[in-house]
Amino acid sequence: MLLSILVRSVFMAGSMLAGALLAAGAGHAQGSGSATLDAIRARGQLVCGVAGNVPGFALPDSQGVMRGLDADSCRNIAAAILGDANKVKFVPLTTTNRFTALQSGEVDLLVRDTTWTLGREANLGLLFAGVNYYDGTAFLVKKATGVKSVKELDGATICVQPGTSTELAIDDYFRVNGLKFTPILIQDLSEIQGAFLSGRCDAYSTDGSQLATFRATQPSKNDLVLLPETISKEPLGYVVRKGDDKFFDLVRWTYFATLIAEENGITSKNIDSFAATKVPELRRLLGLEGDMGKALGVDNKFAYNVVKQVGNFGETWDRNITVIGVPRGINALWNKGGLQYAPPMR
Ligand SMILES: N[C@@H](CCC(=O)N[C@@H](CS)C(=O)NCC(=O)O)C(=O)O
Repeated sequence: MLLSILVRSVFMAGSMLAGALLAAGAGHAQGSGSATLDAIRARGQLVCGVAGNVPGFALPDSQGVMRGLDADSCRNIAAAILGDANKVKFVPLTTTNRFTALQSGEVDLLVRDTTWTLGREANLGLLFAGVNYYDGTAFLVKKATGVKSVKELDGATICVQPGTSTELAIDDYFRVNGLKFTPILIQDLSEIQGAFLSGRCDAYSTDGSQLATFRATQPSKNDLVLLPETISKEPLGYVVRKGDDKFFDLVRWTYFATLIAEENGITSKNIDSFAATKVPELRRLLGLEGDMGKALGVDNKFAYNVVKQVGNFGETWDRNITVIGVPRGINALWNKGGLQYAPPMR
C-alpha cells in the first residue's frame, strides 16, 4: 500500500514536471508571465479536455461539433484569450485519465463534469477555477425492485465508474448509515449503462444530471426510478494546473464575466446595445474602461468576445441543460436564490 502510494506520487511529480516543462517550452522570457497562455497563443488554439460522450456536457452533434456546457466553457476561454470561440481542440478524456492529461500538459484546461474536492487540489497539483454546475450524487434503480429510497439499498450491487468521486461519496454515505454495498466498477459509459439495464447491478450511481438525462433518453424510462436523495455535493467545473496563477485568474474571471453579464441582462443578442452604457461595472466588463483584460494578460474586450460569441452563463445553461429537461435549481444566480455568484469586477 505504502509502496503504491510512493510510486504514485513519484509518478505524479514526474508527470507534473514534464507538463510544466512542456508548457514552459512554448513560452519565452518576454511572454505574458503565463506559460499556459503563451503556449495557447503560440499554437493559436486552446486544447481542452472534455468527456466527449456526455449529453448536456460534451457530445458531438450530427455535424461533429462538440456541444454542451463543458464544451461551451472551453469556448469561453478560447474567446477570452484568442478572440475566437472556435479556436478549441477538444480532447475526449475518461474519468481515469483526465487528471494525468492535465498534469502532463496534454491539455491546457479540463472541463469534464469533474468534481472539486480537497484531494484533487492538494494531492494532484490542480486548481478548480470555477463551478459551471453544482451537481450531486444520485441513484437510478428499476421500478420493479420496489426500492424507493437509498436507505433500502443495503447489500445492493451498485454500478459506478472507477476514478470518480461518486465512488467515494457512496462509501461515505453507506458508512454513515450503517449500510453495505458491492461496487461494480465499469469504466466505459455504454458498458456501465448496459450493465445496469441488463440487471448486473441493482442501482446505477453517478452525478444526478447524468442520471436524469440517461433516464429521459431510455425507451424503458417509465421502468426506471431516480431515487429522491442526493447524497453528496458535486461541484463540477473548470480545472487548471497549479503553478500558473495568471492562467488561473484568467479562467476564473472569464467564468465570472459570464455571470456578471447574466446578472445585468447582457446577452449575445443585445450586447452591442450596451456600447454607450454609463454603468461603471458594465463599462469595465465590456472593455470600455478600466483595463480589466490587460490585468489578466488578455484584450480588454475579452468578456465582450465571450458573451458575444458564446453567451452569458444563463444562455449557455439554457442551450445545453434546459433542453435536456434539467431545471436550473441551485445553479440559478445568487439574486434568484441560487449559488452562482461573481465578485465585483473592479
Ligand atoms: N463528478 C464526478 C463523476 C464524473 C463521472 O462519473 N462522469 C461520468 C458521468 S457524468 C462520465 O463522464 N461518464 C462518461 C465516461 O466516463 O465515458 C467526478 O468528478 O468524479
